[in-house]
Formats: sequence, structure tokens, C-alpha cells
Amino acid sequence: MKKDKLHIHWYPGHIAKAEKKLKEQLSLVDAVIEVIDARLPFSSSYDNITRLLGEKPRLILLNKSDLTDANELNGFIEIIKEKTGFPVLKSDAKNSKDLNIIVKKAVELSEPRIQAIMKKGLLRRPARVMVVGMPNVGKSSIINKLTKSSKTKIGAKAGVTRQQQWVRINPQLDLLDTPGIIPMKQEDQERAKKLAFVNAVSENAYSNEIVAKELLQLLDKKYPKQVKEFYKTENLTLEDIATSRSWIVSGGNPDIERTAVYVLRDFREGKIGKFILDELWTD
Ligand SMILES: Nc1nc2c(ncn2[C@@H]2O[C@H](COP(=O)(O)OP(=O)(O)O)[C@@H](O)[C@H]2O)c(=O)[nH]1
Ligand SMILES: [Mg+2]
Repeated sequence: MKKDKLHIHWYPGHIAKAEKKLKEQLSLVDAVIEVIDARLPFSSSYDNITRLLGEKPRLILLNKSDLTDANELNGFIEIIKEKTGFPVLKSDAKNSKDLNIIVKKAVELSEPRIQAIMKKGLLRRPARVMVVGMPNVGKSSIINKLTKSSKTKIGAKAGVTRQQQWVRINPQLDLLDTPGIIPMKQEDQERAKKLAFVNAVSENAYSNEIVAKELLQLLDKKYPKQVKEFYKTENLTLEDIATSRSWIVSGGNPDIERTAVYVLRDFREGKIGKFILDELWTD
């Protein structure tokens, strides 16, 4: 492993444990809401999600859509819809505009399971759904948004190895109040990098300087004009940005660490612009 290269590693032990927990949660629900970071419409979805979910119906939410350009995002939405056959909605966890449509779609997706239960002679019950997704994509924010309207904890249902807490969103929908997380099993370092840019990887796994440098390189390819205008520099290097901001350490050298932290923050908070880091034409 070269020191100047970003290399992100996932631990097999964590993955096995997390997958086991997720499978238990999945066995309790009729459908799942998969939360994706809209800035990474392809890279922040699990490759193996179909294997993990089996036949489970899925509502795909491109969350943090407020940090992307709506027109650019629409192209990705069409492709994901076509590829998965599932409904895809954009969402902004800080805004409750899309709340009703999310609830409606989750109920709709669960209906075949409810029908199957009723065919067996059981009474209709509310749909049971859960939220899954990578770290930091906004799972807890979505759960909060859904549960804000109704704070009715309907108590614990026993899972196989633990009690699970449910919230009744409305008479048609119960939501598991803990999200499902699968740490990435990731040999693809290009994707790992992108996940680090949006903070979906533990910050212990990399150095700010290396991630910020790689982020600037990617932005320089895709959105050079906007980013150069924001930083008021000719070149998108940490050195140039530090100098243009007069962030200098003793000895007169540019303060690279400070600049790296700021660049990552500017990007993650959407200050530089509305960006999507995946390419529409790759898959
Ligand atoms: N701009 C923006 N920020 C969001 C959105 N959803 C979540 N966040 C922020 O992203 C961070 C991670 O959200 P959280 O819900 O904790 O993600 P989780 O790890 O998937 O549960 C928090 O700082 C949230 O405030 C969104 O739709 N737009
Ligand atoms: Mg969370």
C-alpha cells in the first residue's frame, strides 16, 4: 500500500455480523426503503443488495437531492428505474414535501405481501417496512421525518435474537425504527473514494489531505469552471487554494491540512455547488 494513495479497507468480520443483523431485520418486513446519496446515484447503492434483499420490494430514495441539480439527477432516476424495476423518488430529509408520496409508495409495495397473508385467512395488518442504506446517506433523518408525524411507538415485536422497536406511521404503515446498515465489501477503490468524498466511510480510514486532493481532481474534470470560480484559483490544488485564502503555517508554507478539511466541508455542505460524482454513461 503506497502511502500517498488512498486505500480504504473493509473488515470481513464486521460485514458478516452486519449482514446477519440485516437479514434478521429483513425477515420482519414486507418492503424496504433503500436510501442512496443523490450525489452518488450508483456508487452509494450496494452492489449485492439484490442478493441481500431477495424478492423484497424496494422503494429507492435518492436522498440529499437538495445537494444536486434536479435536471442532472432526473437522468439517473430514469436509469435506476429501468435497471431495477422499482420506484425511485428524490428526497430531501430536511423537507417534508415528499413525505406523503414516500408513505404511499411504501404501502403500495407491501400490498402483495399483505394480500398473501389475507389469502391464508389472516386479518389485514399494516404494512411493515424498514430503511436500509450505507452510512451517512440520511437513513436516520428519513426515519425521523417519517415518524415526526406520528410518534406512536407501537412497542416491540420479537425478532429472532432481539426485540425490534416499531413506529406506527399511519393505520396502513408500521416502520422499524432502526435502519439496516451493511458496511461495504469493496474491492473497487474508485468507488471507495467517492464514498469517502460524501463522508460515507469512517474518517479514520483515510487522511483528509489525500481525500480532498482526489476530490479536487474529480471536480476539476467534471465541474472545473464552477469550482475554480468558488476558490478563485487557476489550479484546483490544495496548495493554490491555501495560498489564495492566505492559510499559511509557520515557515510560509501553505496550510494543507486546514485547507483539506475546508474543501471537504465546502463540498459536503453543498457550498461549492450542486454536484453528482457518478457518470451517467458508466454503470
Ligand atoms: N443536505 C442534506 N443533508 C442531509 C439530508 N439527509 C441527511 N442529511 C445530513 O446528512 C448527515 C447524515 O444523516 P443521518 O440521517 O445521520 O445518516 P445515516 O447515517 O444514514 O443515518 C446529517 O448531517 C444530516 O443532517 C438531506 O436530504 N439533505
Ligand atoms: Mg443513523
